[in-house]
Amino acid sequence: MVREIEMRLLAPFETSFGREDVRRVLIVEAQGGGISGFAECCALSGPFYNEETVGTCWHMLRDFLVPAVLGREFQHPSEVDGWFAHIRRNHIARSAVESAVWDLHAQAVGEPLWRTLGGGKTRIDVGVSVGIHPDLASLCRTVEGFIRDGYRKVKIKIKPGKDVEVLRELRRQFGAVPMMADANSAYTLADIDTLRRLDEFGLMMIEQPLSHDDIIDHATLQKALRTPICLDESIHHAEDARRAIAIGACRIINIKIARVGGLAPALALHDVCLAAGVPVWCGGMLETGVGRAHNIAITTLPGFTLPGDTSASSRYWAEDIIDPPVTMESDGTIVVPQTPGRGYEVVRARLDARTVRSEALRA
Ligand code: OSB
Ligand code: MG
Repeated sequence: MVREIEMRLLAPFETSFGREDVRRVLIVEAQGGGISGFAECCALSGPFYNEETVGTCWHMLRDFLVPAVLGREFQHPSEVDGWFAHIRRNHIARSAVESAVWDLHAQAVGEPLWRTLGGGKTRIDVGVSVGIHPDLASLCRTVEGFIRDGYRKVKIKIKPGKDVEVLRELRRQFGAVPMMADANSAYTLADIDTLRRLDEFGLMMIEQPLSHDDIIDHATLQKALRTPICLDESIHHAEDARRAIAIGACRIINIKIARVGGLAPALALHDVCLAAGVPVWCGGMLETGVGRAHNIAITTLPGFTLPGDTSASSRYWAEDIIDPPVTMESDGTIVVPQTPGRGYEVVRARLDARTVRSEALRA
């Protein structure tokens, strides 16, 4: 079953590429043996983060991806990614099907998803991603609240004209809190002087400063910066990471399960980074609790040594679609659930109430 739901964000989220207000996501439910595995398809409404949208994902799920899995048997969910080998890209859409099968399998064997993935932490460190604000005063109020909540990392979205002065003011007001910036590809090498000025703020990293499809210029930029570069948009699979690390394009990688096409590709990416000594953290796509549950599970792997973007449900939603909601302890950690599968119940009544279209697909 594939459905589209609408969820209003508590506050609009703005990046260098656009603004999300009502979040439209697809929820995939994989059924087998009387069990339902759930996963989220977290493409944005428009093709501004990557080329996928809610609409392209609906098409891919309905016409290609779900038909490729319906009625198939498997020994282990790591096989599912191979069933999509004939399909190019469309990573966010394929991730939703693949991850739903992992959840289904973990429940069937009665173990938490994180264990099926090979993870082990009992708590994970979390940070928060803060969108571009209309003015500095309101940004500072937002950041102050998140620091008070206990988040272990504050990520500030930047773009040309909203960078040096913004970060200087945050450092002035909040001192040495662990802080980073995410540019979502808003700069080019012509901006190298501006980007070098960010070095004075002691950021943990700067995420994806240059083009979404570049690693070469990022290598040039990294040589000119003290601040570590973290790649997000330009890493689509483990091989991209191997190449980026080999040429010195980054010192940190953001792993999003959806961006790389699912849990098995995310594990492969994790393993490449771990072997190379490159720290990783789990990125976010403004997911509902369903996607958040998968993010928590993968963050229990050993290479995830930096706080991720998997913030508490209450940072996004008045009422999440899972029970319990994702909550953060005052020390900035999330306690990893011990129940089978994704570890958070999907509340069907809330899901139904937010569903705008659905389709049951059968073998
Ligand atoms: O670049 O990490 C990003 C949200 C949507 C698309 C891209 C990104 C983001 C975020 C928000 O930074 C992370 C989150 O809180 O889920
Ligand atoms: Mg990013």
